[in-house]
Amino acid sequence: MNRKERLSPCRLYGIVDMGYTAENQLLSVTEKLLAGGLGILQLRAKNCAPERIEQLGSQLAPLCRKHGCLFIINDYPEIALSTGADGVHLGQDDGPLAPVRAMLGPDCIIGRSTHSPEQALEAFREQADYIGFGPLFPTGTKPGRPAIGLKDIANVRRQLPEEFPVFCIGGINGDTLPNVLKAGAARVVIVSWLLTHPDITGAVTALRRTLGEI
Ligand code: TZP
Ligand code: MG
Repeated sequence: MNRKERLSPCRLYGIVDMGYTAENQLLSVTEKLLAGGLGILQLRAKNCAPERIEQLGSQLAPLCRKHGCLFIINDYPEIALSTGADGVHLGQDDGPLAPVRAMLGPDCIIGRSTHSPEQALEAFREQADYIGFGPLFPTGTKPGRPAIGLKDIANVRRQLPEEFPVFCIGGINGDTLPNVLKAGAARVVIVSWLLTHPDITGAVTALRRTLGEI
């Protein structure tokens, strides 16, 4: 199966965010997420030097591969390439996707953060392989970014091909998830709630079940 075929069944997307996970916990937290059967994981390290992200990514990439989990690097296409990651995740301010696609090749996964229906459609036109859509709720993981609420989820999904992966993101937890799903979401990214959960592996498995991934 190629990477895009492996992305298609993923309903839960996890992020090891170094704002929550200290460097010395990174491998053990990642192991716990992977033990729950997570299908796609991103390394997000906003305050780390690129050289360090490359080192950490080089440790996580083989671990994810061993567990059959797609591994995505946030922000740095060249680090995705050098670490053997499966793809890169880029924000609205990270430039057009075409040069990134040219660098990483057709099989690589490129994701884009989107914050409105217009941006979601534009990312699809730019041939992103998936989008993040949010933040739905205010979140300390992305401070200062206004919440967009639940109102546009169904509309965005209707305007895109059914199989195109729209991962809703931002402030999703055990309490908010039911309403996110009722609003039309099929896929979610959950960051802080998972990383701070007392039973990360159990929570991943339970979420995958709730989302119909298993
Ligand atoms: N992009 C939009 S919201 C967000 C990102 C990276 C953070 C989501 O984190 P959490 O902790 O699940 O709210
Ligand atoms: Mg970015």
